[in-house]
Amino acid sequence: GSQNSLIQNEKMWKLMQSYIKNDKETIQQSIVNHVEYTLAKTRFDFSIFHAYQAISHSVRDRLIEAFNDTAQYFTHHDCKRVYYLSIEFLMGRYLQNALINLELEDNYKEAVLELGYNLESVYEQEVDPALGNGGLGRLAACFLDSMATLNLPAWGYGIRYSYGIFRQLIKDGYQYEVPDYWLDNGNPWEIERLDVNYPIRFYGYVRKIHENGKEKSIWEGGELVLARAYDNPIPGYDTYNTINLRLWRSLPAREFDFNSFNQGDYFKALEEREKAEYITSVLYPNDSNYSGKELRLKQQYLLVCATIQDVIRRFKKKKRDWKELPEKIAVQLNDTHPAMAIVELLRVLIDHEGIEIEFAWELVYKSFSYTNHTILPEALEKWGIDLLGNLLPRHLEIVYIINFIFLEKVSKKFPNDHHRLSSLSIIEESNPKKIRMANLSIIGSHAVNGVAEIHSKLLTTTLFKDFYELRPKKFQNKTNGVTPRRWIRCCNVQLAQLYTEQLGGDTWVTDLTQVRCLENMVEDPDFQNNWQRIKRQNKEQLKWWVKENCQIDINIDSLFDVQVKRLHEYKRQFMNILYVIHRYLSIKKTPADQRHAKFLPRTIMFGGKAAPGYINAKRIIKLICSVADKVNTDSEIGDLMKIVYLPNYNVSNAQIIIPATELSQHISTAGLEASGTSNMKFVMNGSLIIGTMDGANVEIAEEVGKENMFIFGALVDEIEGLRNHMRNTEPSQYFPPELNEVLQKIDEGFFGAVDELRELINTIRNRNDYYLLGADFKSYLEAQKKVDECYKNKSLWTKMSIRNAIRSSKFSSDRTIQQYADEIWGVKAFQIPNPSQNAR
Ligand code: GPU
Repeated sequence: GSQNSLIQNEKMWKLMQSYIKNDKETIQQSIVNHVEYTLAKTRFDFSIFHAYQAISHSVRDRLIEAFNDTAQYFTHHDCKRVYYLSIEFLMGRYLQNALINLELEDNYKEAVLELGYNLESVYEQEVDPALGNGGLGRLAACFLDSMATLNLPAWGYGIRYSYGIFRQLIKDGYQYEVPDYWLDNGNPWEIERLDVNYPIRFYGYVRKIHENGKEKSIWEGGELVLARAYDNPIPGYDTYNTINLRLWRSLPAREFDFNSFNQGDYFKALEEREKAEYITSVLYPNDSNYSGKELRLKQQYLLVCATIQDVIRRFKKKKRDWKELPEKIAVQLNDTHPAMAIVELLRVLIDHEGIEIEFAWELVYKSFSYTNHTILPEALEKWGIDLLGNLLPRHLEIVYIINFIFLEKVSKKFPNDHHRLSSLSIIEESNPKKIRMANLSIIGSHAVNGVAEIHSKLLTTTLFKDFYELRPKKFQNKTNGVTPRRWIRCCNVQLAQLYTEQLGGDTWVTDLTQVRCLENMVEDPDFQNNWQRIKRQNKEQLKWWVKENCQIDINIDSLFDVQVKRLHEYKRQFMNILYVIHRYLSIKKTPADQRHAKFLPRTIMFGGKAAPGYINAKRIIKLICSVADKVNTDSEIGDLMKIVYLPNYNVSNAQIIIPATELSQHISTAGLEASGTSNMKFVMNGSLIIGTMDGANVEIAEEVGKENMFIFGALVDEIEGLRNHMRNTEPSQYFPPELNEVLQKIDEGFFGAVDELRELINTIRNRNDYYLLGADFKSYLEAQKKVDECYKNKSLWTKMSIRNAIRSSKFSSDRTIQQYADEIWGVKAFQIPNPSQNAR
């Protein structure tokens, strides 16, 4: 009875009143308890991996306390919530990040040491959860950290793939892809919600019925699966707020198909059930590339359908009017992958809640906003109407309705402008017709943003020009950012310590603008020495990693020159390696006794995965590895130059690579890299940039000063002219001689693998150098020359490095998220009280 449950509640309330203590003994006790009761191991026989598991569970306990309180606090205050929908979350390892955000790292270090383990080695035991491809997924992860830290009532929603991005092996210069079954050893960071399951329908048909003169649509038949919630607590820094990343996993629906069972086809029926689990099985490994597979659309719809049910359930917890919806929720679409959420919410409002369509539509677009991450045409999602109409028949109908209402309004404003109408339409009138997800996202949102100034500008002048002319105020910019917790405090502990000492406290971790105060230390020799010492120690660590993973000895005194990012032609790793070949040939041409005077030792490192089906990207990997082979074994070169392919680039090795880098390359063709985010991480860690005026490089130049970077290459306004020139000119005519020489060497078979490498160089030699390597090569050479000159002057380089790092505060994702909160979402901070001062 209720009397009884009241007593129970009171009892439980008392028992749960205070948080677990965090002194050394209590921590040790909780670890040992987990060894015994969670892992069922004896206290005297557990390995370092078991230590990792037990430690993680003890940290998990501490996360859960704050996690529950945070959710309850938001509910109690009935605050407006923001829902961040993303098909990818590239989280990286949890343990260190959780300890640092909870400010428990020191206590755990001591506690664990007495149990016989070094905490840093324990960190290495964790798998790297990699439910994302690259920048887009990592951005979502940084945003969660900032939303938690800024005390925003935010939820992340995504998919719990069983297989993350593949593990990359490099053998004989080729990439091999190994499935990443990351859940092999369990996952202590998630909470499986056995009681949170939503039904998801696919296929079927729409039946029309008539009720008091109105037509009603009923979507039925087809297949049902369940989406089950897995919650991942995300702790803020310097706050008890701990928010939720809720990931969905597909399961078979509970009801079974009587037909198959009755026909005695037991195994067929089981097979059907197994298929349901397959939906959330694997992350699609394409970056900035649309593949158009039905399974991918199923993944997108599963995410969207389960999330909208969850959001509506939460909205309905309190009795209220539907008109309050946009005052209570803000839904952010991370690219168009979750854009069906717009249609899904409208469907629920009109078909299930019986709301009139014009009003429902107003509620929808006021609640949604959309972030675009690329202008590359191959990345824009367009679903064929056959595929979409078959899988989601009611949604296709609704898309047509939305489009009709929208185009009606447009044609009133622009009568007889058919060209404009067809470019604004959600439907591409091709054969077969296609649904343009970007158009749907813009029409269904009250705000649309790009991810760096130059990119947002390009959206309004090219890709979305017609939409911009229709609704200029809808279009905004939100320059990307990265979290200083993971990308300084966790990955560069020494630099963090230096900042804390110099600034007399660690509040810079949540207010990065403070490090700008170190401007007056730039000329200080002691500070410079400390700076150099830290960089050198980070280089030592990377040297060790390279030895372990590549069996190559690199020269600690050489310039560490790094390009790590997904392999893509527009990112121009190809141009980088072509320059490296040029440098190699130049060294060889120099008399042996003059080489050390003329050339500075460099270690050139590449890293990044190629999508399994992206042939040119794979050829670029092959070229890099072939050149590496040749150069690294050339006894005339010695340690003047080493080339390394860092295998399996991911978040955890980025945390080693980035702090050790002195020069990082961000050299995309102007206009094609929407923002880039590793450029920000490198700058924060004192790396200098060699780069084009593209993406966030432009704003980095504004902040740190062009004179502290190596900027080169064509500007975005010059690209079109250059492309025309290129198409009308023999390549050998406009390619600089240095480039022609390099291409000829490859052609001659100097680096082996002639056939495939020839295919690769032909991509730029056939008057079809789309990414303009030929046009930018000369200025790239000049920028590289400046790099060498600067590096010769150790103290000049150090000063430039310091200036880069201490002027990078704009690129904290805290700044980005505050702007989203103020200018798009309209959400405010709600910080839970400190439990050690207040009983709950
Ligand atoms: N990006 Br679209 C991805 O990583 N994957 C994608 O599918 C698409 C974009 C990247 C952009 O290439 C990069 O410039 C940007 O910094 C990042 O998204 C985050 O906005």
